[in-house]
Order: sequence, then C-alpha cells, then structure tokens
Amino acid sequence: MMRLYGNAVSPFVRKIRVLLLETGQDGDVEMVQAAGHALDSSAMPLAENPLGKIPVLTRGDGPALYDSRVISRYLDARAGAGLYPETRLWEVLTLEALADGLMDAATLIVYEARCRPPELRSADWVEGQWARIERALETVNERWMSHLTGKLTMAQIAMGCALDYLDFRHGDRPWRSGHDALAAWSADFSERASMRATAPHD
Ligand SMILES: N[C@@H](CCC(=O)N[C@@H](CS)C(=O)NCC(=O)O)C(=O)O
Repeated sequence: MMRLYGNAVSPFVRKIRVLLLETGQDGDVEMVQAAGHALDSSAMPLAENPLGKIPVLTRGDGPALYDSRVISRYLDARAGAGLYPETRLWEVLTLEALADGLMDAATLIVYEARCRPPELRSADWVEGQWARIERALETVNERWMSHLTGKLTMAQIAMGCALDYLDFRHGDRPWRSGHDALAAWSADFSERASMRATAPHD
C-alpha cells in the first residue's frame, strides 16, 4: 500500500488526491495526516522529505517521492492515465508549473500572516506575491484557455486546485474580475466529482 502524507487544505496535496480519484487509484493509497511550516516541521514527514513539505508519496519499491509534480508524473505513468499527453507535454508541464507557482505565492501570503510576528510582516512583500498571482491569472486567461479544455490533463487539475485555493484562503481578494474565461472554466471544473470530493476545509 502506498502512503500519501498530506492534509485537507493543501492545494498541492489536493492535486494528487484529484489525480488518484480520476485515475481509479484512490484505493491504492492510504492518507497520512501531516501539517506544518518552516517554523514548525515537527508534524511533517521529515525522514521521507528533508524539505519538510507535503505532499510526499511512499511506495514499497523505492525511495519516497516528492514534490507534487514528481508524484503526479509517477502516478500518471503507473496508471497509464495519459494526463501528460505526449503531443502537448511541454505545454502541460509549463501550465502545471504556472499553477504550482500560483499556489506557492498564495501559500506564502498565508505563512506570512500566520507565522511572522506583526512587526516583521511586510505589506510590500505580500503585494509582490499578489502581483505574481495577478500576472499568472492574466496569462492563463489570455493565452492558455485552449489548453484547459479537452481531455483531462494534469495542468487542468493543478489550475483547478490553485483557483479554488484562492477562494478558500483569499476570498477577500476577488480574482475573477477581468478574467471571465478563466472564471467560467473554474466554475465548471469545480463541479467534477473528484473536485467536489476534495474541496478544502479546515
Ligand atoms: N513544490 C512543492 C510545494 C509543496 C508545498 O509548498 N506544500 C506546503 C503545503 S500547501 C508545505 O508543505 N508547506 C510547508 C512549508 O513550507 O514548510 C510541491 O509541489 O509539492
């Protein structure tokens, strides 16, 4: 039995949980609770991932796998699921990287507010993360919409998880205005059974 270290709020972990459901591998993986941040990694699988980040996937026949993009490539190959179609491989990988970068920026803002004492917080630094998110949204809305339709890919799963995370943790900053095509796509994608089953909750 494989083990997936993670929790119900991490958008990176959610990518893997959606993949597992979409590819019929859900029953092959046991979830192990893990949580933490740079200032407290005690409940993170440090022996499996020295970076102290989740998701981590352990398997019987090889070293533990991280990060989420490595795990998703592995599980896609394991199931022969075609979430990284050969003909669009570089586009799918780049769009997944863009979604992951969006999640990185969104989670860094949360850590800044939760982990730093008020006197060490930087509003400019937070705005810098928001600028990154805004540019990513703009780019997807302007250039990548054609890649979000058609047969399911890992880029779609990652983008769906990234956008839902913005709603979940940053609902005070409406991301939809000016990004109509992306907003419509997100509304539709969130209805998938795999997305509904993995919606983030505290
Ligand atoms: N690039 C990594 C990012 C994973 C990541 O940042 N996960 C967060 C949870 S949402 C985490 O483990 N944070 C703990 C920390 O930064 O110390 C991946 O794709 O797996």
